[in-house]
Amino acid sequence: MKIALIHCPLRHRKFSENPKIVDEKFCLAPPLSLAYVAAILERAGHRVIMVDANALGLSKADTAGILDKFKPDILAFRMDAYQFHQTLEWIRYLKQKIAVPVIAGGINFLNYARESLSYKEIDYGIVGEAVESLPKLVLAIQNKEEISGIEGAAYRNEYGDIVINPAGRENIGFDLYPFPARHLLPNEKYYSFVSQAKNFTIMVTSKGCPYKCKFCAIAKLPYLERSPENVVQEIEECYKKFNIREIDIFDAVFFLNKKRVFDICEKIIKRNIKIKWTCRSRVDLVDEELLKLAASAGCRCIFYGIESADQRILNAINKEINLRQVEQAIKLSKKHGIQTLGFFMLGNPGETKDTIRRTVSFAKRLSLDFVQIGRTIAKPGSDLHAVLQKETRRDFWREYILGEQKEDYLPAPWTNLSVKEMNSYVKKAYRSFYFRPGYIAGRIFKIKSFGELARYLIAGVKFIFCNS
Ligand code: B12
Ligand code: SF4
Repeated sequence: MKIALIHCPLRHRKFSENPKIVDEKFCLAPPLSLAYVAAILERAGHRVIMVDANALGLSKADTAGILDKFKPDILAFRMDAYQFHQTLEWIRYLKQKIAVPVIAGGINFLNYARESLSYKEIDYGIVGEAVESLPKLVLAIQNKEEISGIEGAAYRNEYGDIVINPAGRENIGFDLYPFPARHLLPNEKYYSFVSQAKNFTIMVTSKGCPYKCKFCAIAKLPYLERSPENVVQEIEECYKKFNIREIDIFDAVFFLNKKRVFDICEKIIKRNIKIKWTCRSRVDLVDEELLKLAASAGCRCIFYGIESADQRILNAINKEINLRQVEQAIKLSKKHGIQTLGFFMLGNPGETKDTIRRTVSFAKRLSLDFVQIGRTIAKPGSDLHAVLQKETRRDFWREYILGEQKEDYLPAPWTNLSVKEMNSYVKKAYRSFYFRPGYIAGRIFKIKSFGELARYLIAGVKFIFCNS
């Protein structure tokens, strides 16, 4: 069958944790989940195209033009709660032009499969992993066969009732997934705010996280990891086939299994793959030996989840770290020439003007290279969302998906600060960190390319003039 996967433009949403400029400028990343889905379909023998309308700046009409030439039998879309209505708009438009079945999948189908399928434009959904279930679903559509036995398939039966089959195995073995279909993507387009080399891509070497931070949607997802050999083979493929020179490893906690990370780093060094990479870590997972080896294997920046400088807040969100560990991780990273980015969140349970002030001063004192500062929100699937549901007796995300609730800021009843105040503190915090003369002077010396300089200048100017 001929299948077209479409990545719709991502837009800032009012309920997002980030200011508009961060959502729209921090990163232009490849649609990794869809690239996995494309590879799964190709492996099953189908002809696939991916249209990254987000990266290519394509309109709905441009995309329809591409589809008109390809003449797909099926259209497929990834959906999440944030971008749900935007994606739905695209589905409506494209389905009018190319009247073929639509399959949707992704995290929204784990949380809100029934609500998503309540829209007639979406014919089928996949709940959970697509590796085993999607090829079976496509085959059943092709041969007009029964879907009721396919694990993880969501559909409408002959009476028009929505049926959600129980999801299949969560742990199929991450090594058994094909590598993302990067040959179908415009790899030269991607970048992140801190990236220095082209081509740039993102990858995942593990999924989920065993920790239980209350604000986090990943905390509920099982931890699955790939073997070092499998990971390094993908890195090598990126390097040789797609001229990729920088990779952002998007794992929630890349350094969780030290033995695995040691093996990955040693293989990168042994095979002489000259690639730069960045990753995310908890501050309590790094030590001298690990950072030294990571730096020699090309690690150039680590994004640490710090969240707050107030220990009571860290305890309230179940972060299980302390400020001494934060200081130590940043110091050790710097010692080994690795840059650092700190993730912070304002508006956590118990947040006050004073805790915000202390968090911002702490961030500046740490001499981090970058910060990303967000407003704490009740992400779908997180413990904080359960708290919000209990306090308000409403599920805002469900209502939003059903079209009963308009796009708006989510309430945050765990702090006395209003959303308006929070937004203003987030902006002030960014300004106070990035617009320090000492910081700007230090940064200029670390810039490696004109592209990087241009990105910082544009972000700075937009930040000054953008109000949302
Ligand atoms: C890489 C990544 C990104 C990348 C790429 C987007 C993507 N997912 O491809 C970028 C940077 C663009 C991104 C952006 C955002 N992301 Co993101 N992202 C991730 C991350 C770290 C990994 C996703 C991944 O590739 N996993 C590996 C593959 C193999 O697994 P998978 O994605 O689950 O895909 C499997 C199944 O879900 C299914 N499937 C997935 N898509 C589809 C599509 C079809 C058609 C079918 C049939 C099946 C299917 O099949 C796949 C293979 O089995 C996840 C965290 C996580 N652990 O999942 C967060 C995550 C999904 N992102 C999240 C969020 C919030 C966002 C943003 C909204 C952030 C923001 N404020 O703007 C944006 C919007 C994204 C969008 N609309 O595409 C949240 C979602 C929370 C929620 N409950 O909704 C997560 C869970 C992280 C978190 N912080 O909590 N993201
Ligand atoms: S915030 Fe990080 S450590 Fe905590 S549950 Fe989420 S991914 Fe895991």
